[in-house]
Amino acid sequence: MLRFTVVTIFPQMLDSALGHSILHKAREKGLIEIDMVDLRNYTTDRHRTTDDSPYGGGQGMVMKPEPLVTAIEDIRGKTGGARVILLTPRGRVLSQQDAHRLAQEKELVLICGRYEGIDERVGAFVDEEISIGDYTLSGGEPAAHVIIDAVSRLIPGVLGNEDSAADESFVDGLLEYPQYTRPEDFRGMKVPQVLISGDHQRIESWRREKSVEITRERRPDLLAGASFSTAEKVREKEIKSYVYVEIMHYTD
Ligand code: 9D3
Repeated sequence: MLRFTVVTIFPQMLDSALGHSILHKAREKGLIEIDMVDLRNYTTDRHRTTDDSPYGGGQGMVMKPEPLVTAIEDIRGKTGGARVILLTPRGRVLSQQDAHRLAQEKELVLICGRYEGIDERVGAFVDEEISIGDYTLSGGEPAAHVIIDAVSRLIPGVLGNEDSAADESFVDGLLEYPQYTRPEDFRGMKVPQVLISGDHQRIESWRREKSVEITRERRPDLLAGASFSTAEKVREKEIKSYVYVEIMHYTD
């Protein structure tokens, strides 16, 4: 059982988003628990203020430290050993490896920011800071949803099949191979013959080859960190020197 505690000024925003499909079932099965904590419950003024204008001037508002830190300390005191994560565009970008690491925890506290930023001093009260990518969101709530989803599906039983950890994409650092289902001929586009051959060894090596090819085309940066089988090691130098050149062109 992994418990997520989400601290936000919009608890209802995530409640509706988490009431669906896989995560809903995981909650029902008791494999995960998701608690919403309204940050305004930790304010002490009449207006339940969570933000204020920035020292030094500038646009927008900044989240005040007191409600956030009081919430963090209260939740830490109630749980014991919770890992507290601040969601911020300044954090390290979430990877599949992070998802695996976080799936080992018993209690994760996800702190969502709003406004233009969070008072810098809050950083001293959290265990780590995570971003979900280089684009601007309106707040941390969608990032909390992403983390809950990516982490939960690694917990045995959540996906239905027990080998969830052997996640298709990313597990060996490559993108997924092409998939097909019926019909065999869709508007003249045929399913590759090898997949209909019944030759499982050939199918396996075709898929692996396609994975490498597609990764090289679309995400050469991933290929640099991919793991290769013994047979592929023979070609590894060739693959990796290719990767280097591809990465140099990737940002164009
Ligand atoms: C003017 C500079 N902005 C930073 C790019 C200020 C700012 C905008 C939006 C600060 C925070 C936010 C709200 N975003 C998040 O809280 C957030 C986030 C994100 O925007 N992108 C990727 N991951 C995350 S995790 C939390």
